[in-house]
Amino acid sequence: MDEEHLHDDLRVFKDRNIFQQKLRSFSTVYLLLALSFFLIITLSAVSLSRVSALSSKLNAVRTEEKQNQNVSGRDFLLFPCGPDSREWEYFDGKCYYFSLTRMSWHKAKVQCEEMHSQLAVIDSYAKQNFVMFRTRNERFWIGLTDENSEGEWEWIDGTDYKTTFTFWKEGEPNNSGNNEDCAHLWVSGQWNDVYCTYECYYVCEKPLHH
Ligand code: MFU
Ligand code: CA
Repeated sequence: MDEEHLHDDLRVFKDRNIFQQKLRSFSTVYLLLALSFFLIITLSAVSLSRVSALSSKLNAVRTEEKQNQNVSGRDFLLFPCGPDSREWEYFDGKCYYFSLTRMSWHKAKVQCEEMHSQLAVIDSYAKQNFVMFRTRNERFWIGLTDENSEGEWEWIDGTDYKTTFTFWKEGEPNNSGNNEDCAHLWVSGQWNDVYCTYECYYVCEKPLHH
């Protein structure tokens, strides 16, 4: 082997070495780039999902606030059945409507239903008390009838009549004229059965939120 040849060999070896080094540093750069890209993607995905979760939470809180109080500046905490009207009055978790017009028991029942409510079911002295201090001595239909079977009184919401509060006037129900199947509040708020086509006021009740 002559010296010239050896020199050539050495140069080729050197070139190859440099090339390999360059390749290695390139791959490192690419790897780092890929890594940071991956990191950025992951981080943005995480932060995006956090932001969207937070914003939906904020929306929920805002709607709750709106429902709870201060709709159009009025106070739903003081007047839960509607601060903008005196038609519905609040008592013990429910809203009550005392009609200003008179009609038969069946028409009154329909009227209540059209207002997403039902004729009042008076199942406690507290409720009786609340209702009768508003009806005074006027006559108001309640959700009590025995028209299905004479003498078997039924509350329209299925409340068991036999085991629940009653407030009949003395001597009532008497099914006078064999034709009295609907109950109303009478003098002093006491109950009387009367013929169902009799025209009197009525009390409706509905849950606070329906
Ligand atoms: C009759 C009935 C009433 C009530 C009264 C004592 O009116 O129609 O429902 O029972 O007697 C005069
Ligand atoms: Ca009667």
